[in-house]
Amino acid sequence: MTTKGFIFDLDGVIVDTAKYHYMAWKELANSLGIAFSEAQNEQLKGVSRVDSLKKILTWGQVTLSYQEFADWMTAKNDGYLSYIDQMDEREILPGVVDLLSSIRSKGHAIALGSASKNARLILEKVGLISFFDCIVDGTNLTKAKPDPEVFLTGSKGLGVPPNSCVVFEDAAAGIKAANAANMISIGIGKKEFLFEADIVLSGMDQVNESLLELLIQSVSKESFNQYQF
Ligand code: B16
Ligand code: MG
Repeated sequence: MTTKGFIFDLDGVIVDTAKYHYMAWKELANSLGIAFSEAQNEQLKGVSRVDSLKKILTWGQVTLSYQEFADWMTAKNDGYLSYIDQMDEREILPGVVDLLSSIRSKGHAIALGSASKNARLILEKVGLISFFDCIVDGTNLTKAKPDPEVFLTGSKGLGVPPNSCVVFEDAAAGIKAANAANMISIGIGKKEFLFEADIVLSGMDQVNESLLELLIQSVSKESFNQYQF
């Protein structure tokens, strides 16, 4: 049997840290006199910290010096970390532990593919770090999603070729990245945003044993897409 590589995004797939990013960005934006809505926060999903701050400043038409920009980046992360500090295994999204355990018990490989520089800390906090054979995060990436770098690096780290990898993602940019890497893309969330995914599920608890078997048996993205869902 060929070993498959299963690559997971973090925020929105394994844990819902989007709410903490939202609270920290909102505090920052409001301190700068910029209004910040949940809809705007949606647009920051999967986007790096530096690019997120640039977007907020553009929305608020605020210009900062280089030093001010760096200071606000630090302030945002300090605020975010104060929320992360409270996290434990209760914040793992439904279905995740069963899926990771099942993949592991079937002998397949598991990687993380996240834009977050805090990914390792979060996986440690929620007690999942030992499931991961390879962690690709914001500390070892040069190009952001939708560039496929994050997932191609994961595939290399696992020693599994891209067309034997499956990606779980909640951001449209992440689905584009998985498709560009020629991997099976599983969208977690709403079809209206994730229509480019090979299949869209409302949550990780929708990945049942028969779907997992199908993912394991599919020899490529093309062969998976021969099935009608
Ligand atoms: P940090 P993901 C992303 O995580 C978040 O969706 C995004 O909102 C955040 O700005 C980014 O990580 C960077 O996070 O500030 O912790 O480095 O979805 O790629 O797992
Ligand atoms: Mg995400």
